[in-house]
Amino acid sequence: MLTENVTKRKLADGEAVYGCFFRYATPTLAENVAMQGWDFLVYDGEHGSLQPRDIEGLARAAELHDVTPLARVPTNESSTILRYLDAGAHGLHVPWVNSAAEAEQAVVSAKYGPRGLRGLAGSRQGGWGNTESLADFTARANEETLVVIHIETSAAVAAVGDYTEIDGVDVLFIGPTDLSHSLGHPGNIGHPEVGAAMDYVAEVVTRSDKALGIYAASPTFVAAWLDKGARYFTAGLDGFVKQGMQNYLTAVRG
Ligand code: 3PY
Ligand code: MG
Repeated sequence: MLTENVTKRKLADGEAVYGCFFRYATPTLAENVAMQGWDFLVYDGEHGSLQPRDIEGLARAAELHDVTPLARVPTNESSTILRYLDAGAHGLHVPWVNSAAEAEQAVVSAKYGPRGLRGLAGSRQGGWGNTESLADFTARANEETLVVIHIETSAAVAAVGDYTEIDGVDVLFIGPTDLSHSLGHPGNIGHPEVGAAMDYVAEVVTRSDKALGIYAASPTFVAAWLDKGARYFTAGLDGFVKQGMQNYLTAVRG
């Protein structure tokens, strides 16, 4: 059920928030990960295979530990966004948003009226109408739902100034991997052209009222981007698993 969005509140208070991508349809594992102190988890329906029905149990696992459950949706379509939110996500990562019109479309899909056109029915996210009226729920959902828009193509970089004008967008989030690919340097996020594009996004977003986000797998990358004004960071569970296991096996085998 939709509880107070602690990630959104911390961002409003000017704090930095830290989250973790998670792609496994296993609420017990999500519960263990949630207990490590993350502000939010991003359940991945884009590069992961998570479906709206998986979000039901995964959202409960995060809610148990006051961690904000978000979903990365596979596509920027109203019917898709509706199902991930109704199942229990408290907000969205919307990938591959390549124009201001597409960013507006994501907000309209995520918000009830009068701002948006999200379809209304009793849902798990709203407690099926058991605890509040649907009217109260729509107002609360519009306040609590976090909207994170990915900037991960050259077209998105060019349009980012327009994205900062859109009411209802909370975070403009740099996806370094897709951006490196879009700029012709697949996987090379250290390439100067990729760095320049990311720095341009940082300059534009930090002049606006939107939070700047970025995928940051290492603490040194986080530190560098805190200095550039980012306040919304994600890492990924798979990276931690790989690193922890390789460290262990290297140490024991020499
Ligand atoms: C990217 O780097 O492309 C991402 O989407 C990170 O989440
Ligand atoms: Mg991406």
